[in-house]
Amino acid sequence: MSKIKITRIETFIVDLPTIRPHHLSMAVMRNQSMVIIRLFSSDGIEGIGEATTIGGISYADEFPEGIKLAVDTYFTPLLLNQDSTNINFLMKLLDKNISGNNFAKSGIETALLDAHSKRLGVPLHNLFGGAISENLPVLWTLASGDTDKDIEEAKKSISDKKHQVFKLKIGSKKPEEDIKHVAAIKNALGADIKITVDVNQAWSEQVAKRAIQKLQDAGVDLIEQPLAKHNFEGLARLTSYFEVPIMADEAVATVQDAFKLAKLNAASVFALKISKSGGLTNIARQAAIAQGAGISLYGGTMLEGTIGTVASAHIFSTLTNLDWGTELFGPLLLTDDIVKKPITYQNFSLEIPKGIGLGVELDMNQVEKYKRK
Ligand code: MUC
Ligand code: MG
Repeated sequence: MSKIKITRIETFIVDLPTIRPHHLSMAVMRNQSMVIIRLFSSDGIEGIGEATTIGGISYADEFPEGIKLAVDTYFTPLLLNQDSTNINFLMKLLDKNISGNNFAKSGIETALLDAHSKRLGVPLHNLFGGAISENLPVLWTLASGDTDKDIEEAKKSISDKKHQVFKLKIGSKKPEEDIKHVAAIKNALGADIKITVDVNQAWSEQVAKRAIQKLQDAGVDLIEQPLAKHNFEGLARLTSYFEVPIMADEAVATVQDAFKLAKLNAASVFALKISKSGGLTNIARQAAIAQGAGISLYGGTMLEGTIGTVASAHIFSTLTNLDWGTELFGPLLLTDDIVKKPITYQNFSLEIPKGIGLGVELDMNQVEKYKRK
């Protein structure tokens, strides 16, 4: 049988406004820029993927313009004319020839997996053994920059049955101010509403020790990435010192990071993201390490649009130890979408699309509207 070849790869950047400014420790987002990848093969099947980061170049090493350039200049020549159906071979080829660039690799792997599952006539999660659940719980991040607005946003979200767990972005202000903000929200929402705080690496170990004690006393349920991502030992000390669980986010990018953190007992929870890990297959590998080490999982987001969010949902739906649910709310932070049928969010959850492949299709009129010229 002649092989099914990759014939063309198209990339473009889409800029979508956010519904309100989103305040993180390193940036304030007013729009989201996504690199969309269309991968065409000789059997006529098209796969789509997304490579997205946060705040231009402020969150990660990769950035939208660079991701597009890397895919066009370096990824595409390696992939053209290769067998579109052998995804393990193609990802190994990319890893051998291209250092890092995991966000771009994730976008390409998503497009290959979308195409191949369409070819086989199955939903994408079937390539990983099938979904354990058709719905995934989704929290919401309160990050308007204003305590009262955050409380209002959370209360509306609970009464609309959209979200009942909230993550607060802290670390850009003085720790005392952040603690006051968090305690006010926890107090207003009540003990039954779970609260996570994401410090996005902003604290030193000394500051973290004092602040986490107070956050624990205020009833916070989970502390995300308080220290710089390289400080695995510090994270291990905090994990053994505090009762409140510590979650690694930026620290646990690759499969190798997961192994090192597990060996050090450096976190109780891993926040997994397809972008950091370089794709969906690496999420399955990180999850296996976590399962072996007794570490719980959380389905993270790089605030992707619908394509990246759905790709994440497919792989997260296959994980056995997704104890902390997900934060796959990216599309809800955006004012509009570029797919024909948006994801359904209801009953505090996201529904995994039922069609073949990712189960979502680009709306080319919407793409034209938001595509960067
Ligand atoms: C992060 O660091 O977790 C996820 C949700 C959100 O609001 O920001 C991101 C990034
Ligand atoms: Mg985080």
